[in-house]
Amino acid sequence: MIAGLALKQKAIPPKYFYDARGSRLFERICRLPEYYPTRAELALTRSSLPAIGRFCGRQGELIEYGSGSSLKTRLLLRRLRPARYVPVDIAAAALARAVARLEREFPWLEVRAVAGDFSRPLSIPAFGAGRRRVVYFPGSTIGNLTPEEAQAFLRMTRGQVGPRGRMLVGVDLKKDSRILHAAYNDAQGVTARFNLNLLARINRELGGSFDLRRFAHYAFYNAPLGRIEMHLVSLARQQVDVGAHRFAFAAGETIHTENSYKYSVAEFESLAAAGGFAARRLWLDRREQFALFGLGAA
Ligand code: SAH
Ligand code: AVI
Repeated sequence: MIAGLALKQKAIPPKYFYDARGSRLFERICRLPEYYPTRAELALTRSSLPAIGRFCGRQGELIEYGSGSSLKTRLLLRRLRPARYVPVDIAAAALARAVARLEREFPWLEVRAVAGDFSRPLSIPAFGAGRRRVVYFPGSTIGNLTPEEAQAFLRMTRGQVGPRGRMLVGVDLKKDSRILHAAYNDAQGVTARFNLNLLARINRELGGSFDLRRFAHYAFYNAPLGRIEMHLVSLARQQVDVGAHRFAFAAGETIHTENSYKYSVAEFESLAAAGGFAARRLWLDRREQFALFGLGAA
């Protein structure tokens, strides 16, 4: 986290949002009226379940990256009846909570959680040879990676699923920028709290001296780059200490905390192809705001 504060454009990777409080705030974001992606993806998953089931097959192994509360996964678990479910998440506390609930709800299911960072090579414990692997990456978390990182991630999962495997990826689509703007600038200020929680986390875990009243949430759609950018803006000229390091902020200077890329269907199909996959199925919600791609080996 500290290294990014020494860059010319200060930046902190979004994976650090998800401490216990950050995970809870993200779950609140998912219920906000302005934040359409969760509702759209849930609705399209529900209405396309039979076709998703045929595409993925039953009794295989389901691996989910960035599983969070495993909300949409419940629909898949009931339909696909996998022999094993491997939720992977960097947020260990939220992952443990989710696993405890899943074990109560799905007593027949083997759950093998992996607390780890999917931006680094991760080993998934081996499982019965001959079982089809399905990798699930919902929620448009792929949008938080740069297109280059997303391509490398797809290549890694392509290696994991093998020639018969499948991947399901949830992708937020390009749309009217006013809808995007509202989704990341909600009226209740939950997204602002989620963003500012990064500074509270640095204060708590790294001995930082950030004064949260002197920073503000700032999110906008960068149309040329096709992404929402989230920043924390310094409201004054100030210095902040983090452990033994001192960082100077000019008034108006920002810390870039997240990108959330939005794709067209064609753009995502070519990204998938660059990652070694062919987009074989496409499911959309009725407003065509969000897409679930069914990928297979190219
Ligand atoms: N899949 C859920 C949650 C999406 S939020 C949904 O669709 O609603 C993104 C999730 O990815 C969070 O739970 C966060 O902790 C996790 N995450 C973000 N970056 C990660 C990384 N580098 N490695 C592992 N998990 C990560
Ligand atoms: C997890 N990720 C896909 C969310 C997004 O929309 O990019 C994180 C988020 N950031 C602000 N609101 C939600």
